[in-house]
Amino acid sequence: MVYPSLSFDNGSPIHPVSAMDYLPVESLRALQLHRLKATVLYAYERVPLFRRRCEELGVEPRHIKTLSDIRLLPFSKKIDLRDEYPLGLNGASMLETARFHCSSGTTGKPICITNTPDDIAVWQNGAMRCLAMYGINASDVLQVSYGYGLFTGGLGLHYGGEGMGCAVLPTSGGNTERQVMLMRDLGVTAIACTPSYFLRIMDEARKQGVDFRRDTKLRHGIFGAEPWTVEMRDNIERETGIVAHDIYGLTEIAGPGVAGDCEFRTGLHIWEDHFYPEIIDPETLEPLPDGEVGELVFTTISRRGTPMIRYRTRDLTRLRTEKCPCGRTMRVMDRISARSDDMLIIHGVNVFPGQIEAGLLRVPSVAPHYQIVLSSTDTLDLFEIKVEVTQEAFTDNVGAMENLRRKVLEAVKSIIGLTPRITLVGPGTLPRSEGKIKRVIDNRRKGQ
Ligand code: DLL
Repeated sequence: MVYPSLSFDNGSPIHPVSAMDYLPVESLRALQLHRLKATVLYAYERVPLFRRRCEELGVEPRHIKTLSDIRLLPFSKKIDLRDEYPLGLNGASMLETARFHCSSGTTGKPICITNTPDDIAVWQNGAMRCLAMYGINASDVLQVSYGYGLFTGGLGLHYGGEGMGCAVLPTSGGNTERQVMLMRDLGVTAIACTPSYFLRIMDEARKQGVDFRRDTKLRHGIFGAEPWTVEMRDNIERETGIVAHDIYGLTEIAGPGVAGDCEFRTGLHIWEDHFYPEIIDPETLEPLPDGEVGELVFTTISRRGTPMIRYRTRDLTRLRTEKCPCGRTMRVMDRISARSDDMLIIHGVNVFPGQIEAGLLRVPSVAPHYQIVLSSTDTLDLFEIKVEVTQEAFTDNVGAMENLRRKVLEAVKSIIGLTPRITLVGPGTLPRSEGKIKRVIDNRRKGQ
């Protein structure tokens, strides 16, 4: 096979781990079908809930003859993993198991996922392909500031970085003062953390008088685990001079490294030789054609620990039809700017936090720190957005602050069509995060 003669910006040739990225589409579809059939048979034999659901639908593994036959299969959801806690959807024996990961969710029982050694290898491969795509190689020093532990962020990027031959600095989240010191002293060139934690690191650097361009070697940010807008990306890049890459993943499917963006930023390439994507209408559950926005559904076609079949992620996106100029054949999805369960209904209007973020970040004098607060009286929803003003713009001149407040209001209103109460607050006053940030405080739900 002849691969396109692409090279990274550092001049190195395509890393061998990326070769699959360019698999001709026909071969890719054949491989997917082969793996899908094997996975369905495996899950049918090993996961009683899956078999029961197939039987209810009258589907057997032999009915899967083409990729589009996937739509004959039952969906799975997070609630299944909760109901079957801890290991009901697990296909592997303890002897075959290498590692567990769990995710807490907001209430009640966590979900547990089992990984065999092969599952870990597939996941590591996904993370490595993302890093290779970002132009990261053995000459890089990678600081992993995602949490290590049951969360997949830390270990996922750690294995990815080691696989690429990087020098890995496993700081995990927290102790931000030390993070900045080590970044500088060890010549860190790439950092992996949530975008909101990077904002916290930027604050700390400012406090220590550290200028990213002047005092550090940082060139790459590997950001994911939470929705973040293009406006946030631009803000980070403008302030620090790094390239802010997007990495996507979820515990149920693998961890970070299910998808990532290339230098053309057409969206995120999905490593669909392992993670087969579909987009469905979340109401009718009917598959939608490429190009239409709906709920992202994944089938793990190589996983053996906890095979997930037609898993409803709740993430909203679309699969793009255009070929990406980078030459990769793996389909691209739009950045995940929202989860269906993040949607707020305010005064009868559907609002996503990302829309508010996009509006706020168009106003130069406000910092990328904000909080959406919803409360209610007997008759009315109260909708407030607290926004930090940048150090440079913050003043006790009431007129100037009122002007800024109006600008922010207009920017948000032009996007969501509602008139929230805008409260400007001083620099450094809103909560910061060490992992995934909570931007919405919805007091309306209390007691319901
Ligand atoms: O957040 C895995 C991960 C770790 C991804 C580090 C990227 C980097 P979970 O805790 O199971 O796993 O949460 C998965 O986070 O369904 C999305 O809603 C959201 N998410 C993950 N990556 C992105 C991203 C990890 N790049 C859930 N953009 C997913 C937007 C993301 N949302």
